Amino acid sequence: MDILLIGGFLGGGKTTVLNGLLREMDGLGLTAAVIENEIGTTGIDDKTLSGAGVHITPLFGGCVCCQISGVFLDAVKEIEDTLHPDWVLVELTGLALMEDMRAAFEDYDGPPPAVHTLAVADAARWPVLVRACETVIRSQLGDADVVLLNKTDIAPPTEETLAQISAYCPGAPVLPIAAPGETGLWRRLEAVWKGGTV
Ligand SMILES: Nc1nc2c(ncn2[C@@H]2O[C@H](COP(=O)(O)OP(=O)(O)OP(=O)(O)O)[C@@H](O)[C@H]2O)c(=O)[nH]1
Ligand SMILES: [Mg+2]
Repeated sequence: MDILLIGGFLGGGKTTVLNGLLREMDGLGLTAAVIENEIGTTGIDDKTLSGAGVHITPLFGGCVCCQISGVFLDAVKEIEDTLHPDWVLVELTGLALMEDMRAAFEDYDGPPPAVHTLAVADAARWPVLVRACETVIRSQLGDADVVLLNKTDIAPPTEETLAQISAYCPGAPVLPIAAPGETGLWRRLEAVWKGGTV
């Protein structure tokens, strides 16, 4: 069982990305469970999936990277022991620190699962957010394996934006996407994790 942590700014498109990934994984025969640390306006669209849908564990009452990391690890363990999915996809709050999330798994009860990290950046609001919330942006992008630059349908990425984002996450690919209609994203992520091309 592997873990995929999905972080990024409030309203950037994390749940929309998650829904697309779940659909694609379903088509590939991969099983997944979801942990939601914060419920936004967009829900998990498990009706488009085959079988009984996807198991969703909502965790409220704090951020899983710090305040309730113990509760989070227990939830992951329970999913591993009872559901045995191939993947657990975790939607983080906008304030979660990827670095702390990785460190939290040092306290996992058993061999820790492999942890992959994905940050969703909002192309439409990037110029404003990077000025107003630089510290948060730095923590969201700094430890991501991959950055998805989302909403490029309404805000085509400029060279300047791409360069700024890359500077926050050296070595991580930055993939411009438009999450609602995006296809083949899971395959591209797998290629990144395997060290291939995207
Ligand atoms: N135009 C456009 N809208 C998008 C895109 N991705 C998401 N949205 C819209 O942006 C809004 C926020 O998307 P969510 O997926 O809920 O974002 P989120 O990061 O999960 O939001 P929170 O969980 O509330 O932080 C919704 O109205 C989506 O339909 C995109 O690529 N293009
Ligand atoms: Mg959401």
